[in-house]
Amino acid sequence: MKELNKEEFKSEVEDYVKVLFRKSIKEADDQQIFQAVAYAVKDFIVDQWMATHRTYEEKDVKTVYYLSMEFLMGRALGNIIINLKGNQAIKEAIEELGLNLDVIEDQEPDAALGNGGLGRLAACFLDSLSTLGYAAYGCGIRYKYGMFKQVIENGYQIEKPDDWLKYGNPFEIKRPEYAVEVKFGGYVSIKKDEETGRNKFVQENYQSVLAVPYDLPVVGYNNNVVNTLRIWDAEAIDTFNLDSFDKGDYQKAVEQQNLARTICEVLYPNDNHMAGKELRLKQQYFFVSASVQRAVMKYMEKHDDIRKIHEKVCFQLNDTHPTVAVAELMRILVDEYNIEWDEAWHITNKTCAYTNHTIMSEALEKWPLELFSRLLPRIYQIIEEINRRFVLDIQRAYPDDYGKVERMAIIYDGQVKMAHLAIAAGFSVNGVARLHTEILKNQELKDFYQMMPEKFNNKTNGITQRRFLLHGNPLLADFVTKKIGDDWITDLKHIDELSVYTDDEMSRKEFMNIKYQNKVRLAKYIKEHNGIEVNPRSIFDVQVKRLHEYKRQLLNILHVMYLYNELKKNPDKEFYPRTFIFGAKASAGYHRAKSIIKLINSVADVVNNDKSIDGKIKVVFIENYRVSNAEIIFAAADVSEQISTASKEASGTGNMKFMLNGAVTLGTMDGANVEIVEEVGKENAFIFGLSSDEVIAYEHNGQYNPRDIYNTDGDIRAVLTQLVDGTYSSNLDEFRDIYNSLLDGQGGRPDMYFILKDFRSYAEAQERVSAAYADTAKWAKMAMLNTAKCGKFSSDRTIEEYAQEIWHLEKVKVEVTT
Ligand code: 26V
Repeated sequence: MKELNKEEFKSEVEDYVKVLFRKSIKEADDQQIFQAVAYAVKDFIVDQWMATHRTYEEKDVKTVYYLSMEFLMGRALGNIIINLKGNQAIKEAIEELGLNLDVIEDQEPDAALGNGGLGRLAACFLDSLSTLGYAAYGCGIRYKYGMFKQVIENGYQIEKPDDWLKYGNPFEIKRPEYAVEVKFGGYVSIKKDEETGRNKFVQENYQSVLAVPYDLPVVGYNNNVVNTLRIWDAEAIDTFNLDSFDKGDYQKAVEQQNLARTICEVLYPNDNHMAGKELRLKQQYFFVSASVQRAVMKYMEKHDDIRKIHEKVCFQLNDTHPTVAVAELMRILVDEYNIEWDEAWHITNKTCAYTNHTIMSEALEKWPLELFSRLLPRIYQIIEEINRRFVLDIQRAYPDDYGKVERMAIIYDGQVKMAHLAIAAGFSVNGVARLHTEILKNQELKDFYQMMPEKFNNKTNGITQRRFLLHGNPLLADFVTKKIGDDWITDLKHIDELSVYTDDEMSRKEFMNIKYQNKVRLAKYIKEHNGIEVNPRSIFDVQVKRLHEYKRQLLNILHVMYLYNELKKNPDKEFYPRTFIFGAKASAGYHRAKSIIKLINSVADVVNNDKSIDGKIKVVFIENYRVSNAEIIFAAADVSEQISTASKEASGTGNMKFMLNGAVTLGTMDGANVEIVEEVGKENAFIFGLSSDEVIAYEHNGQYNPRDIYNTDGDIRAVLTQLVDGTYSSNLDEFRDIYNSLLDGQGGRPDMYFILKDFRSYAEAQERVSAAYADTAKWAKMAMLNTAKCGKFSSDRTIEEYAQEIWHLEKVKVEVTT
């Protein structure tokens, strides 16, 4: 690794402040200082970036293209500094300039080009790919506006645009030389090819945009490797070109300009809900076509046989969002390289792999044929042909089972089913946690698994310990390193060596003291941002994640209401003080989710201001939960709420971040919780609720009626009544919809997420939490064991599995020569 020279770095920062802003360090404001520091850091890594790509070319290594609509990167500066191991030198340099690194890091807006789990997973994967030395591109969209900023006004969520590029992005490099054209609409005509005499399919009368890439560095840990996150922006193709005017086609020129302007405007803020919007499909094809075209061009610069592209290129589809990639690759092979269908199909099969991230049926992508064929006429033709052949395969495999085609066809009921296309076209289909993969194989995708079992595999998610421990929790990171050395930074399995210290009282005290300091840090953040005073000696019980009914924030807050009632009834009851902390964004159009946010804030108002309970319960809703404040929140948590309805949460990754930071899981047997409990032992977690099998059985037999619980359980009835009797809102209709959803439901399915069913079991688990926390030594041991046993959940482990079992990549060592 190149050493960072402090003096050089200092003068670079001074130079950048001067060149960029015509100012001295003293005159510049914090944002300008951030920009200057960021440019100086980028200068430092650019040699490694170039060396990395030179090495890849020389060794001609296979590359994975991780195609994703979302990359939730968060802030770059602090993470890059950490991965350069430059923390000490840069910190000192900055202090010697009279500045403060924390303040500077705080100026950087989060790169929030994602919604939640799926986007953050992509970001963790890129970090691991670089750290492990695998050749990879992240391919996505350079949204002008990322995930909205959440402001809470009067307890309601208000969305504000996230103008993250306002001051420019110092880390990005525009690469106009790699721009490509992407075509939409028009029609397909058949022309005779002069050379070959064969029919050619040509798209005519289309609209097109220019896809222009911007590259962002992804720095590996202490290894000279810098991979690239390539995000595409759309520009108008030669503005009002003369040709158009000659034909009098002024209208078309304007339309093309508008198309370019709208495509990359904004990230769709829905998580788990398919809306079927035309612009979304445009976004998908836009970045996929650009990425696949570039990957093919790059491959052909060094190779002469397109038929072997699978030897050097793999496209990993992050959910079905980029699935048009398979048809785009077919188009390029068949239309541009004149390859016969069967051969093109085999090449495509060997090049594409698909990851499924949810079984929620609302999220499954299905596009109306009318829309699809109008927007992407040639791609649609190709999918029709893929479907025609796939249906024949199904009929051949199951000649007597007519239901199979109905359930498995790619085109059916007037829709294109993207998951079916991804499964038929790829060589690998993976789920993201063991339980999730089993549910895919045995329930959701049963027919596909029966027909093509060899494609199915599991890759349990992971997280990067570099961002979520080394950067987010420096005190604990230092403690761990002091005890066991620093191997854990690149090989998290080593963290198990901490286990022996759980029996050492001094170590436990040190560990809990660090937790306390992190709680003080979060308490300060809460005071500054919410104006609420919280007691860092109370139990910090945290649920941070997107707001969705299946994640059951409602169960959590109903339980708070219940506890509050208990305390009011019985003020002298022994009760360990608790701070219930929430953070969650709701999709702008998801009304019930927004009501749940309002409910949390209304309960907070009442409970926090009730002197009679002596501050024993506090409720805090942290505004604008995002990657940067997540780092602070995980570090300070005692209890990790992972309470989704069993079978619904594919994996979860927040659960792993909490575990790493020594929080104990309070959860259902869902997603990766199952594997967390397996690692840490069930005596070191608090598990409750229905199993996924039980949930699935109820869903099939319809035998669950929440009214039975309402009628027999007075405490639950009291809590539900408080939703509509004015206890938490003078507007009696404010929470009526929530109330109805639990008792009446829509379409005859009340309490779809089994909140009342699991309530008692949850409350009882919460009592176990309180009792365990009161036993300080016991809790310290549990918490510390959670950190010690989380080795499996590094994204380095996940990426090694993808690299070995799906992508077949080789590791690269990078030497910097300049
Ligand atoms: C789905 C959709 C549906 C169409 C409209 C826009 C849109 C945007 C995002 C999504 C993603 C939903 C899937 C998702 O985020 N799944 C989460 O993936 C995590 C990483 O694998 C996993 O830990 C979570 O359990 C899972 O919910």
